[in-house]
Amino acid sequence: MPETERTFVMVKPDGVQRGLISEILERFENRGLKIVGAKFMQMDRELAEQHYAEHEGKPFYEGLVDFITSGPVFAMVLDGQDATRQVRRMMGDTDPAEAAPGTIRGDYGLDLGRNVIHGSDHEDEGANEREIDLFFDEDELVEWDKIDGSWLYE
Ligand code: IDP
Repeated sequence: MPETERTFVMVKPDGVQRGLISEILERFENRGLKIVGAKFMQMDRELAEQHYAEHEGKPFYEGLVDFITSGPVFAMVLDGQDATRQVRRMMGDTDPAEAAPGTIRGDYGLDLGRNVIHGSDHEDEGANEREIDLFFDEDELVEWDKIDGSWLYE
């Protein structure tokens, strides 16, 4: 079995309101990513400000915090080979208007401020584990062996 890594993924309030949780989760499951944590939750402002701290002061920051706290989100931890980068590839560009068809944002979004999904940035070293820590307690994550491992990985 190869080295795998965990990554943090979240269906944003627009994706939840539009009933896209199961379609999005299905894509990740079909790809072979293993779910090791999941929760349906309401983010408060404090969590939102921590999560988006790098954007504080930018013109879209207040709107982003308002939006991400405007309704429930579906937060997940997924595990797999190169998981962080592969999830980002499946999500597509930040702006759905530029995201390729076939990607989640390219298939389900039209507007930058309503881009359906968040995934840890693979170019930001350690962002995946930082975000997992922010949203999940260690005892909310499950260690388990998925039976198709030897059919997914050489
Ligand atoms: P990412 O979500 O693809 O990692 P980031 O640049 O980290 O993209 O931006 C975080 C989120 O902030 C985006 O997903 C998007 O919802 C929002 N955002 C980024 N830039 C803008 C903007 O110019 N206007 C409105 N919202 C923005």
